[in-house]
Amino acid sequence: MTKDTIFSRPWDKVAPFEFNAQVAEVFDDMLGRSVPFYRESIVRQAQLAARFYQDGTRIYDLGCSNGNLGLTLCRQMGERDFSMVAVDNSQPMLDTYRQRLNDTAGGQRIILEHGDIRLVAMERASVVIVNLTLQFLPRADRDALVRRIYQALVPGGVLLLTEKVVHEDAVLTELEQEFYYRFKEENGYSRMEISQKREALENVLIPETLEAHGRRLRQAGFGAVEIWLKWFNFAALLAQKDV
Ligand code: GEK
Repeated sequence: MTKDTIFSRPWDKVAPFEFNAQVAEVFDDMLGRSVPFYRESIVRQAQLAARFYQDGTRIYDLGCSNGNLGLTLCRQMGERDFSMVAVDNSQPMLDTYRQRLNDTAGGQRIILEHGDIRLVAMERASVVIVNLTLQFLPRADRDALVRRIYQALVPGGVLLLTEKVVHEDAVLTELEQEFYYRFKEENGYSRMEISQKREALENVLIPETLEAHGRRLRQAGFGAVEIWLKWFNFAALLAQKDV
C-alpha cells in the first residue's frame, strides 16, 4: 500500500481536490487513515448487500473508486451469482479496479462504468451503494439522484448511504471536527497535512446534516431509515423501499 504524502509538503497554492492518478495510487492508505471505521464499514456494507440482494436484480455502487466494496462483495457472495454495476468518473480509480478484478475469482460479476453518477441509467436494483460520494455532488443535484435511486429500486430494495456530516448545532459541529482532526493526527497526519487537505476539500466535499439526509430520503419515498453506524462527523444509513 503506497503511503499518502500528498499534502506533506507546503503547497504555494492549494488546488481543489481531485481524484487523479496520484490520489488513486495512495487511496487505500488515505481512506484507512482519514475515514473512521473505513474497513469495518466496507465489510458491513458488503454483508448488507449480500443480505438484501435479490436474484435477477442488480447492485449499483455509485462512486466505486478502486473497488474495495466490490471486491469484498465477491468474497462475501462466494460462488453465488450476482450482478453489480460499479460507476466512477475517475479513470485512474477504474484502472486500478479493473486490475484488481482481473485477479479476483468471480470478478466478471462486476461491470465497470466510467461516467457521472448523476447520469447513469439504473433499473431493477435491489441494492444501491453510495459510500462517501453524494457529498461530492453539488447540493442542488442530490435530491434528483436520490429520487432516481428510489425509482430504480425493486420493492424491499435498499440504499446504503454513507456520508461525512455536520451537526445542526455549530458548537457540536466544532466538537465533531476537533475529534476528527485528532483521529487524523493519531493516524500520522501532521497539522499542516490536515489543514492543506481541508483547504483542498473546501467547496469540493460539502457535508450536510443527518436531518437534511433524512428529509431527502423521506421525500424520495423511503419509509424505513436506519443509522447503522455513527462516529462524530460520519454516518452510515440504510434506507429501504417498502416491500
Ligand atoms: C469506497 N465508495 O471506497 N460521478 C462519478 N463518480 C464520482 C462523482 C461523480 N459525479 N463525484 C465523485 N466521484 C468508495 C469511496 S470516494 C470518497 C468513494 C473519498 C467519485 C470519485 O472519483 C471517487 O472515486 C469517489 O466518488 C469518492 O467505497 O475519497 O472521500
